[in-house]
Amino acid sequence: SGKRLRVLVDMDGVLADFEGGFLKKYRARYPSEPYITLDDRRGFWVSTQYGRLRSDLCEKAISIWESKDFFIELEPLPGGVEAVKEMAKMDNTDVFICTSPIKQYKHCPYEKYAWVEKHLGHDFLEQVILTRDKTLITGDILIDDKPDILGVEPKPTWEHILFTACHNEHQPTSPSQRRLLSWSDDWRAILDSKRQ
Ligand code: BVP
Repeated sequence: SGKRLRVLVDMDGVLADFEGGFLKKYRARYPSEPYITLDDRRGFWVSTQYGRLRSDLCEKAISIWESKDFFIELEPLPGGVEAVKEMAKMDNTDVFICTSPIKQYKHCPYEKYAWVEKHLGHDFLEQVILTRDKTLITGDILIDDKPDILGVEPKPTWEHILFTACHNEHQPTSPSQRRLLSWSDDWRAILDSKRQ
């Protein structure tokens, strides 16, 4: 009953394994350089933590996700594709993938669409929103691994559900911040809590 529920789902770190894909390709390209294990990742920005390790490693990190085939070859995170497909079939539920492309646009936006087509099917391309400012997008829920989602709209319509990732799992969350620990966690209960 009531109005339709609109769920926004982030891509990198929620549906696609950005951190795992990054580390694998970074180590392959720079085998003699130091790296940060996923257990030791802290803070959303990979480039910032690599830059603190050694200043020149910031640009080496960036070179990985700016390369052709980085985004398309990301592995799906366990259960994510299945959860999104199930959500999309639910009554009174609209699901959109809401993702920020990098500003080096040669490969990333194309490969994000190609990833959705590959893993969710051609028809799901209707559900893709590429934006650098998620506060402008209206929705009831935004499932995203970035702890601080800011933009020009001071009062976004959505409730941000923090999706647990290696970089945020040790981060204390405010009592008002709800988390989804993984796609094995009870995402259906979170959706139901927002239905009228
Ligand atoms: O396209 C991804 C990768 C990029 O930022 C985007 C995050 O999108 P959302 O998950 O918020 O939708 N990205 C860029 C950097 C450094 C750039 Br300099 C980074 O460290 N981590 C990261 O994810």
